[in-house]
Amino acid sequence: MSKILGAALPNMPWQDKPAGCTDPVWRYSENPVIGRNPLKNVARIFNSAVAVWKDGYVGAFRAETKNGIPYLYIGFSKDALHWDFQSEKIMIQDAQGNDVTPSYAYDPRLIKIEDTYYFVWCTNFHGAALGMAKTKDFKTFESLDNPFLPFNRNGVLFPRKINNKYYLLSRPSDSGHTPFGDIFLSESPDLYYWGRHKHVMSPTGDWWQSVKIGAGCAPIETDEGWLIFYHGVTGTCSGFIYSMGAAILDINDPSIVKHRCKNFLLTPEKDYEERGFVPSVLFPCASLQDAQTGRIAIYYGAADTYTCLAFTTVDDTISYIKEYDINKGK
Ligand code: BMA
Repeated sequence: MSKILGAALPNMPWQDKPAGCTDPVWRYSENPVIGRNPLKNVARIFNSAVAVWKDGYVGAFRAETKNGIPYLYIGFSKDALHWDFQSEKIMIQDAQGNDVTPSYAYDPRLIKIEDTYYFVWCTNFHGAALGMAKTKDFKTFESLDNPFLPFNRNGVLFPRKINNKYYLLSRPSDSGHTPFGDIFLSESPDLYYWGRHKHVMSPTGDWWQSVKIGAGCAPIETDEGWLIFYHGVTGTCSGFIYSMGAAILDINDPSIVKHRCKNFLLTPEKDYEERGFVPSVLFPCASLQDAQTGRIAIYYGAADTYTCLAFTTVDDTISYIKEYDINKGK
């Protein structure tokens, strides 16, 4: 039996595995959790992140406004399923209080480290690059500057320091619909200066992850290592298709991939995943987990249109990754 190392979260969203299901991950029967036109001037909310906040939950949402520009919105929830969104986008300030809100912001990750919540998103820094900000109260948001030069996407912080350093996964890219991409790891003493970059994983010969890959949910600490859910992309005559994969990284040096699954764990197959603004995109950005039971709820964007939820357990996922380990038989 594998174990999640962390806090208990007994009230997180959950549905048992459906009878007869032989897959390691199963969808929430009430998907999508957030439908079209969720609030005034917002057409779609997808590729968004949630975290525990007080006795409930907070979300950092990618909200596509009705002029087509994405911004970050905050929402609060008692059950992590029904959300009260704030009516305005979040404004970001520098340490001196100057407004540094970017002209667009998308694909947020929201990660709590010690007593602070960190946002990492794709921002406009003369093209697509990573933005980073922090908050303790979800009222003011202070920029931590842009960690890397352009172009980069899919920045995901580890939820605790490792050997007293912060770690960030990222995917160097171009500023368009990047036709390449590996996951890299960077280290920082203070969340401002990033270096000692290491390569983690590349696309593979498995078709679903043959074009590019990118980190998704914040790594989950387990007794087997850091469990990561990421996206893998394939190219077809009608465009890219995004699926979800999983791997386990070494607990002390997360540039070492201990196990990596050659199969996808979820791929677009429901109407709400195959049909939308960008068809066949399944984009994981966050998870909630309960260390007591090993339950994991994964939040993913569907078709650049909806926010959806899927479930697994640490044991279901880790045993599946090992069963279909990419290195097995080599
Ligand atoms: C990527 C990002 C994601 C999006 C995906 C598919 O480049 O823009 O936000 O989900 O493309 O359109």
